[in-house]
Amino acid sequence: MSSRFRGLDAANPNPNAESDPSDSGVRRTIIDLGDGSEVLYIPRFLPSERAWAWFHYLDKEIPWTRPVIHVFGRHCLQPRDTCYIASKGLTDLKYSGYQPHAYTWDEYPILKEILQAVHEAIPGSTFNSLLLNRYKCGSDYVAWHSDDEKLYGPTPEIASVSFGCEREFLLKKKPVKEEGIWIVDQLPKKRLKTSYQEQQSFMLKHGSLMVMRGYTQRDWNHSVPKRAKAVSVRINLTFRQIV
Ligand SMILES: O=C(O)CCC(=O)C(=O)O
Ligand SMILES: [Mn+2]
Repeated sequence: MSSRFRGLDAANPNPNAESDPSDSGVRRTIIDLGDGSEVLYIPRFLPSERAWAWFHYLDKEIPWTRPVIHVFGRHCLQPRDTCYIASKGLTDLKYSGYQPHAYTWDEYPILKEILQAVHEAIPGSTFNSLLLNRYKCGSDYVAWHSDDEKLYGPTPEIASVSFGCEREFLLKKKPVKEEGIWIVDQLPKKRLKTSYQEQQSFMLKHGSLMVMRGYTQRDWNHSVPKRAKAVSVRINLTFRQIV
């Protein structure tokens, strides 16, 4: 695959995507990223009104914090609010020198309802932990990273539910080393203005579900970049399975 796509949605289908409405009639699109990496996107996973009710609950009731993290040798404020939920007895999550307190599912029963909706949409998948992010405005973001921590195993599945302000979600292929040389691009350089790496872009809609599977965490980085036009709050829930 050697292409770069923008704003995947029904009006702008990705040529690498297979689209098939599920039994429930809700459209789902599978994007084959190649080499065992895959993204599933369900734009209308939740009815809009229910998603707004859950957005308001989460915005108000979740004990959001904005922790100090340690990246590239510097301490800085994480550029978004966060909260963490995990079943009891699991390995602690730690990222960028920060170990979030694990709240329990029982403390936030609505999160169990959302988890159940996710489990119903993707039968056979199970999740036992949840990282919540709140982006207050367009200058809140998440930098390029992958969720490839050992505690998620070699092929983590991550289910991401979005509420509120629509934001762009980018995926970029990690550079690979071949015979001691870093290969960052298989594309002719003249064709691309800004980046030589394979990139995918999604507009994650209010009430949508996006699932990253297979080797996506091993082979791709993802980010939610700053966007001046994003003027309202977005809440994102990423469900994960600690093995
Ligand atoms: O907000 C998003 O859509 C992604 C969040 C994310 O990548 C993370 O929490 O690891
Ligand atoms: Mn992530």
